[in-house]
Amino acid sequence: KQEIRLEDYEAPAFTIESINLIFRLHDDYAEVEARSLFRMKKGAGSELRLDGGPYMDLLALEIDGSPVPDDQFVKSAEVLQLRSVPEKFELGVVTRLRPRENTRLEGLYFSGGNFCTQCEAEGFRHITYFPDRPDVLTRYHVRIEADTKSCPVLLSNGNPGQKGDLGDGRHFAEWNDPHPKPSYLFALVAGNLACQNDSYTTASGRQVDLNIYVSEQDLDKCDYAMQSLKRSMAWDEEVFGLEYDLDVYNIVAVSDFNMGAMENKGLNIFNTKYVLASPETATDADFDHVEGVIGHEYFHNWTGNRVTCRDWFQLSLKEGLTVFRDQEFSSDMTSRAVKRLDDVRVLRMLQFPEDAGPLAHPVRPEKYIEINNFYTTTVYNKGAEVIRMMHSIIGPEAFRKGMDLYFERHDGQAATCEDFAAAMEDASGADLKQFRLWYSQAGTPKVTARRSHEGRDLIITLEQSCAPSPGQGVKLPYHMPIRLGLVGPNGGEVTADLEGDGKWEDGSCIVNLRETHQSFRFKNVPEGTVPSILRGFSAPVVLDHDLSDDELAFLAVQDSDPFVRWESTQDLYSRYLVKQVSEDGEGHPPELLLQVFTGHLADKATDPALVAELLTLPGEIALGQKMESLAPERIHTARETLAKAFADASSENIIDLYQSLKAAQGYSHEQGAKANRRLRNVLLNYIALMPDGEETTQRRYAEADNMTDCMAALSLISHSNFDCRDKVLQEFYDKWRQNDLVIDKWFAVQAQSKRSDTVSKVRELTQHEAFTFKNPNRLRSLISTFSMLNQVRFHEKNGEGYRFLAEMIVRVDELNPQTAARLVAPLGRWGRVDEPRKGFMKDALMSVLKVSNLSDDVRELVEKSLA
Ligand code: HT7
Ligand code: ZN
Repeated sequence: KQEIRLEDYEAPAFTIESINLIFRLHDDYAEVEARSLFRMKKGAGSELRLDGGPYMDLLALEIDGSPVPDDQFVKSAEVLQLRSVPEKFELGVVTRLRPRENTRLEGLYFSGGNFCTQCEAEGFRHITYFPDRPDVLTRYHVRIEADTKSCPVLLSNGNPGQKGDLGDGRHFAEWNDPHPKPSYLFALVAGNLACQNDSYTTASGRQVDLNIYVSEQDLDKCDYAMQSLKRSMAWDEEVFGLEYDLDVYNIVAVSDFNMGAMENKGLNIFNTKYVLASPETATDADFDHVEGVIGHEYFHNWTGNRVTCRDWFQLSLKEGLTVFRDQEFSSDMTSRAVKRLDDVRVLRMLQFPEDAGPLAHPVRPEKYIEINNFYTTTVYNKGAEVIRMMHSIIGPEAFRKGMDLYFERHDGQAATCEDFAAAMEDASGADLKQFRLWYSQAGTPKVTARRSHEGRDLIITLEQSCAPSPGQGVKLPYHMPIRLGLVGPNGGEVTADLEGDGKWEDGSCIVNLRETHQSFRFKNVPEGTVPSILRGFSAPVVLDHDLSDDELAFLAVQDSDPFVRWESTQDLYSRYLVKQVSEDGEGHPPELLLQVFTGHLADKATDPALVAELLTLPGEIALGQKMESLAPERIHTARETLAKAFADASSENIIDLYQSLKAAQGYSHEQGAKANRRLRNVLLNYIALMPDGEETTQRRYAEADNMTDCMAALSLISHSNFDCRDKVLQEFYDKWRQNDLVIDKWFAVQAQSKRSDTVSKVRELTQHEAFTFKNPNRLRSLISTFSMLNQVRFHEKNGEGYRFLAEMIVRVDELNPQTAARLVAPLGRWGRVDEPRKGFMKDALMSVLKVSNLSDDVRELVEKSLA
């Protein structure tokens, strides 16, 4: 496959007024008739290039009802070229597909007894020959014909049209979407599905029919998704003035899905993981994810569907913006402080390594071979940080005006990241020229903050740099908003006059860092004031500061900004742990650490969910990122030792708090109850290390009346050498063997085990009766969890973890290249480890490259990973 470049973009030569699609679905094949009205653009040549794919047969090709002669078209595996087409014509294409053989899960496929489609990014070309690019928008009319008994439900985009019986046990349904859309938003579902129905009345009084389609046995697990959908609809009206624009909103949950969900216009298709939730089967985190993803896909209706992307280089235009919107939505629905920590943790754990490794690319990439490889955490999560920074720089009111202007200018169009930045600039009057570098430069900037004093003035000097990344040797300085606070000696906020580029807002000062080296003078600051830097994680950077341990301990308790409280606590723990690792120490933690820990334990004024985070030690991956060269075993040991020291030193307080949090009234999903569970389960981690740990953990497992508590206990049991371990894991499996999503948790909890036998156990689990290479959720739960989240076992010194992953990539690639490609990244982190690990990782990548028939998806990432 050839490399595609942003600089080569050319507008399409034809517009399409409308497309009529007829799907004739049969048990073992599907026939698709497409009739599209093409109109040549002025000055365009008369050659028409259509995208296609190797897995369909072309049965007929017509122009205005007459077959196209053989010498007027050329068909290769991926392109259909027609010569000398008229200025305006109807193109008729009939194709035959084999949905049951489609294990790639793009285009039209068969999953769990239902036909469904996945067209983003380039799946529509596997359904019919078409200009499969996001800047070709047209109106879709769809007719689906299928067997009445096996496919009673027939769905497509837009509003429902006619339906009826066709005789011979077949029936049909028609759908019309009034909104022009690109082909990637097309969707079809046909099958035997149960439905939960509800309705929503929009701000302007339109009634919308809401349906969630799932398999019959899952109908009792849709309530939360439905409530989340209604909350999303209300939130978008309230916060952005955006209403839904069709008569129906359909969601279908399928169990075989390459990603989380898909925002097809009026017919979202979801991975069951992000729809189904009940307290018995889903954890609190799962519930939050359901709400976040339901919101995300709903918000795409405006940011993605009404205004779409001109080309796939602009993917972050819809994805970064929509992640920002779903993050804000979840913050408003839950706890803003805790949601921010969760988001920052994800960014640091997944995006920072991507930005620092061989697969680094800008938020708006400049070239790709396989677009599916660019649905990355950089495009999504860093893209959301870019939007968040714009929000901080211009302020919330101007941001809202900018959004309004963006829709006013681009509704119904395919737009670019540049269009979005221009709308924000024009609405606010701010100059975002330098800011745009966030779209084009890869890599995580480092910001160094140093203090000096002149009389009573405090001068904070910020310095920024960004290491080279593939294809980008030298970086220009970014424009970044740094949110600062000044915490006075008694813990109160100090507001001092600023000399420098910035403004005070709600007790914090947002300064604009634009230079490589820039100073900000705060006038007349009381002695003993401690600066609180990067409040709310206002820019996606690595911060290096000069705060002492005592100052960190002070901020950990006193700062009004929850992010800095957490960050200071984590910094304090990390500093100690990194030192322990580098010195191979086994010492007792200093009194200051114990004081901070017990201080948090005793904190009754703070949201228990935040206290839970303040009591959690930095994860092994986060600690690894703080080291020049990864020492996985030593990190693991140092972290366990500190946890044990905390458990020993505060055992009474921990147990008291644990007991006091016991839910009085049984299970509830209220915020307060969720927060208490979060705290209680963090405390359980420490209790498990105490002399009665096994008993308490086992009791917690046995008494759990919800999946959150059950998994918290099971996870500890899975890490342990407790006698009950094998029995409990078997019992759990026997109890839940009929529920795929719960069995995914069973695989994941074993893949995350820190026990020394984990690599061989994980390998063994690929032979388990419940394991399948065909289901992406199952692959992710075992293979991705192991390779991405279990640092100490994946990086086993004998290289066994790497070899296992390489074998899995090859196996999965035979069935599903997109999912196989998403397994590659951990092997590219060889720059972070020493020999012999480095050599083993490269060998593992080489072993994948040697395979014949490797997909373009995997090849692109493996080659880049080796470079
Ligand atoms: N916009 C959707 C992306 C997506 C996707 C991309 C490639 C292959 C399969 C896929 N399924 C969904 C999801 C989203 O960001 O909302
Ligand atoms: Zn999205």
